[in-house]
Amino acid sequence: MKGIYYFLFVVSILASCRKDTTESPLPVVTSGNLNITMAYRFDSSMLQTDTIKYKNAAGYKMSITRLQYYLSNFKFLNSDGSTYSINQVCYLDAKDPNFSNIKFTDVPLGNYKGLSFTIGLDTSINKTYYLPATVENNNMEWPPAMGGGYHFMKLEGYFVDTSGTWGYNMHLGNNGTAVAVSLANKPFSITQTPSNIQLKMNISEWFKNPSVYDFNIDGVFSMGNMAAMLKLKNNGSDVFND
Ligand SMILES: [Cu+2]
Repeated sequence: MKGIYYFLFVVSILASCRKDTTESPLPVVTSGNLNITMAYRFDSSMLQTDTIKYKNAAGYKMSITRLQYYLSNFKFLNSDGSTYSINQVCYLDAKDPNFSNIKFTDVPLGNYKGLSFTIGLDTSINKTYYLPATVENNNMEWPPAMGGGYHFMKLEGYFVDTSGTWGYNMHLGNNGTAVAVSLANKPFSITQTPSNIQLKMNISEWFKNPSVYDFNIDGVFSMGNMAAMLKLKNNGSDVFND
């Protein structure tokens, strides 16, 4: 009797094993990778840093010597109406090839209508020491005495007015000054082979639309100056409208 039970037991294991192997589907690829390349221009010119050659909306010739910022809170708008959210903070530097693009892995395959993201950090993560202590993140720290967290952006350079050449530091930080960007009509597809899209920032737009930012009126240092920072924030929502 025991022998028969043992025999049935073994047969059932063999049967279940065979069942498993024959019905196991091939691995199905459901996600792919997206590479976003950042590009920079000043109105109709591709950005050339460290040279006073661009004219801003207030009428000053100016240069860009530094442009460092964070993008976060990416949401991809699927054609079926759903949204794919990515919890990743991306540091970018217009002068450093090591921080000139963004790579997203494991994005669900599909045709996307567009995307939205934040220039800067959401309130929930804009906290001192929240980000890994890399050289780049440490350089972006916003002093705890001024509210803590991180710079959302450092945009610096020189400008020329009738009295000479002056430096400017457009620093954006503090909760309430992160910039919401929505590119609802920027279609891209995620396939099994890596996809590429480009995001192009028009630096000129930080200084206009809806309000002209005038260094001599609004200030050459925006850091901690909430009126100046809010003006930059409001101008910033269309800097990526290619
Ligand atoms: Cu600063």
